[in-house]
Amino acid sequence: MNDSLTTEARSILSELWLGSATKPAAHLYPHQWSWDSAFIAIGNRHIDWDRAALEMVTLFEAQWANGMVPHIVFSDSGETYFPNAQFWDVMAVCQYPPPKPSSGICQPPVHATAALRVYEARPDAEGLRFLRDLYPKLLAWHDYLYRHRCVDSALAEIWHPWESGMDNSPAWDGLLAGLEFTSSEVPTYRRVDTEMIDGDDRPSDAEYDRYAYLVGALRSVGYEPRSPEHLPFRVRDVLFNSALARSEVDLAEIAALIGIDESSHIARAIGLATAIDQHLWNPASNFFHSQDANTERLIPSRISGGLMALLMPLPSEQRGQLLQTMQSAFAVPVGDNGLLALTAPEDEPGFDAVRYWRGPAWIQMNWLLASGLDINGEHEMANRVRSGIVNIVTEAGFHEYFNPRTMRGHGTDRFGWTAALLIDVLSTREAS
Ligand code: 2M8
Repeated sequence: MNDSLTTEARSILSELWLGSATKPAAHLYPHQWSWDSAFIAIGNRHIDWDRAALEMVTLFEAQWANGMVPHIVFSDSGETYFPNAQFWDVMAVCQYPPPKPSSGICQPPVHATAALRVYEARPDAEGLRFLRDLYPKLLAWHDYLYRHRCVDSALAEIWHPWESGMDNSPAWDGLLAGLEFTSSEVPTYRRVDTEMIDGDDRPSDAEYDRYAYLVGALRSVGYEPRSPEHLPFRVRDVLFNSALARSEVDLAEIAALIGIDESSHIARAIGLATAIDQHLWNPASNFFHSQDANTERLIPSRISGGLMALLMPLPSEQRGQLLQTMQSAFAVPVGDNGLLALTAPEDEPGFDAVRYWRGPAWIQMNWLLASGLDINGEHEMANRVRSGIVNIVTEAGFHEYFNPRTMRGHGTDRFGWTAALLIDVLSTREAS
């Protein structure tokens, strides 16, 4: 293993440790985030198994009565973040107040995948106990998504760009621009992100107005809308649904390990994969696109979330077409035999090489891509992506995201999932 890189990654993860969970970054993200925690646990399992397990347990302690796993669990670090717990106000507006102060929305369901990986690092009685405790909670989380988010469709929908995890993606521009609201419908707020890092790396104020408006709309219905009329933003996102399909496959494996019939999970995974193929594949662009659930139209933007359909095995012709799009539009060579996928192709409307989610390469997206390439038997390409991850972190440090053309890091530094997934890539490479 590359010792100095691993030592640095370890020290970042320990700096970010909050006592029972890990914050994504000092100052900019001072609480626990849902999908960050899953990726951080995947890295921590190699160096501190107890912390990896506790990370997941802590996240699920914040699970709502309806099964939702909130996207932020607020810590009492005293650090400033917008939107804070008061802004979400979940304790006051939810029908069943959540067990801990949290946000009122969720993030991509990568948790069963993380739980299985954590177990694999400790496949003994302790590992099985961890899975046995977590299984009913993972099941409730997935049940929530089918019950509340699969509205008139086999595909789950997201109700806020933050639920995609790809917050400021050009894919959401058209829908956000089409929102109709008055300034009095935007709750009062003050951004703090741009006081901490370069505003050129972050979303614009106009975008933040829309994010705040959408939170206000969800808050006004206690975060449990009864009908689509309460939802100005409804998207059936490729990454979100592909992550859910993969998590179902992993939940099936977890079920089998603890002696529970896994067939319902397999059936759900196949159902989702079929729906992704039927509804989100566009043969004209040879790509998977997210769908506006209000109009049932595919969103024209090509973003790296579309590559995550690889998290389920694809028929060979479609796989070939998707990989061709990936290589021609997304892939950038990175150091010796490495490559990384951008979050959007350079000729995509709205592309920006440094603004977050509008072009730069992210480590966790490329880690997911490498997993998907392996699942589809494309091991050589998967290894190139993993080399890209190691090469860019070696060159540029542990940033939040990177411009692979300049080999420079952007956003905040000493970032949690960058450190964790670097450890995972180096450790799994060594083991194989
Ligand atoms: C970013 O999102 C948060 C809001 O959730 C923000 O910008 O304040 C995104 O990159 C998201 O995917 C990530 O989970 C979060 C924490 O790293 O930061």
